[in-house]
Amino acid sequence: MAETNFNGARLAAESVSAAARALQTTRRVWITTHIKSDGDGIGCELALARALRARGAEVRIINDTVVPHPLRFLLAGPDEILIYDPARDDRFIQQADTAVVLDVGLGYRLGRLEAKLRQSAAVKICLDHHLDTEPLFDHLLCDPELNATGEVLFHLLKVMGAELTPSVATPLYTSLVVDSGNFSYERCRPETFRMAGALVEAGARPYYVHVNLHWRRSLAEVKLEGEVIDNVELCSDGRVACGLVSSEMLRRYTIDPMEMPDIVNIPLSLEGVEIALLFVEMDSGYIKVSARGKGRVKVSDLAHVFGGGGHPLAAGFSVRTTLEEARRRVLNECRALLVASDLEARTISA
Ligand SMILES: [Mn+2]
Repeated sequence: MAETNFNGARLAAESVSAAARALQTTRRVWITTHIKSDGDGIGCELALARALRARGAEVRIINDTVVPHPLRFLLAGPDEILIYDPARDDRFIQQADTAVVLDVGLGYRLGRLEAKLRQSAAVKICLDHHLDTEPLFDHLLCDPELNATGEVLFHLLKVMGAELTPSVATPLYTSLVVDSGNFSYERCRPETFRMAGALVEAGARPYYVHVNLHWRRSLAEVKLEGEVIDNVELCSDGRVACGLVSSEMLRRYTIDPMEMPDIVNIPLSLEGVEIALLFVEMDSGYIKVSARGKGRVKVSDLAHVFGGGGHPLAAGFSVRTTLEEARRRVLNECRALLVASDLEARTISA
């Protein structure tokens, strides 16, 4: 099968052109992304919707959950991304000839919209870069070696001959900057920077995106972060760092747990730490865990143990138990993964 040259990616050229053809002729498109959406999913939705509208298609972005506060600067208006309302949206979804799912290839991560997608007779297209996808789509463009779904979309838009206007380039740039860790992760290649260059040329402004993403935080959020840092714990001989956010802390700082800042990167920054964990006690009686790694251990393996998913260096999952018990079980699992990685390293060097 012919492969495109893009980013050393394994996107089959035929799949890309088939998806491009479907999008070039579509009249009515429903676009969505995963629950608890992020800069990659939201950025891709906006870029694709705007590019398709410019070609005359009727497009609606309908998600199960709200757009996180730091990403709202990307919206042209409050209704550009709709939060699913069956009374208002079911008709549109049923009549859409194309459904595009971005930054996720697993049905359950669409929340209430999973059933809608499964029932839909539309041509189903998925653009993604996660390891786990299910055979739910007519066209699946997924490459886990890419930083962001935005890279897949950038490639697809080029094949479609879509115009990169500033309003398309800005959300696409945001998707790339967020999912590449500000152009710092291992999956950044020369192509990543060429894409960024093309987007800046097309009108994306890096400083504007940075200020909006990172420098509009609330005092409560920064103080919560301070308290978490104050109580960071080192485990497994300093190789695992963990932070805890109790439901009491969330209430005290009036922070919506769905809008938690990315605190987990701070314990990760400690020298010698290979895995960083943030445990957040959700009100509904379960613990949400964010895991980050530096490469020695794949935190996606840790997430899989608990039924979650993600990427080798960034993953997440939930555990239905108390904060203490979740901490104990997850730390045990980390210890096992570290032992396994030590054994592996020894075998390789032997
Ligand atoms: Mn992503």
